[in-house]
Amino acid sequence: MAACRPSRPSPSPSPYLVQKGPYQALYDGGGRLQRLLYDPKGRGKAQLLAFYAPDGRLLRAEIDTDGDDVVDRWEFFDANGSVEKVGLARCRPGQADEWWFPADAGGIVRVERDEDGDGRVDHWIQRARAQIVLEEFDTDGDGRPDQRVARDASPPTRRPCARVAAPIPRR
Ligand SMILES: [Ca+2]
Ligand SMILES: [Ca+2]
Repeated sequence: MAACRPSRPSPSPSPYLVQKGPYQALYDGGGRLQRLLYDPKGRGKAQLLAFYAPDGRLLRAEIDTDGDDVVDRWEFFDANGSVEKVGLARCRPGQADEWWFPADAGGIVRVERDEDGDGRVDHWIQRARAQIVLEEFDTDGDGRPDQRVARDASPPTRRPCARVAAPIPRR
């Protein structure tokens, strides 16, 4: 009768990198693309980083749109490969403080802002047919809107960027 021996885990192939021009692709041991990096100037600073699911689907991307080596745009994709939401560093380098939610029919249906930079949304902008129809504000800091302003075709409320206690240093 064979004794039951603990089976040794079979060695799984290691992840590996493929470099081609400004692109660097990271594959898992099974040859599936995990991450794609775009470094157009070859400085070891990614201008775009894209992350993939095991089934090959694009999950999200981190982008430095202005080339200052700090990510300022985050894109998230749904199961169909469509953009689910986009985060922007509007007032705070390296930190998303504004979010765009695309409408099924195209355009943006909602914008959410974290005006005071505490990581919580406090300003909601609802849009319909490319126009702002409603703005909501959380003025008491409980994370829920308590002030509503209906809009016709007027532009959204512009609030200056609140000061940040410890800003991320820019180079
Ligand atoms: Ca940037
Ligand atoms: Ca906030």
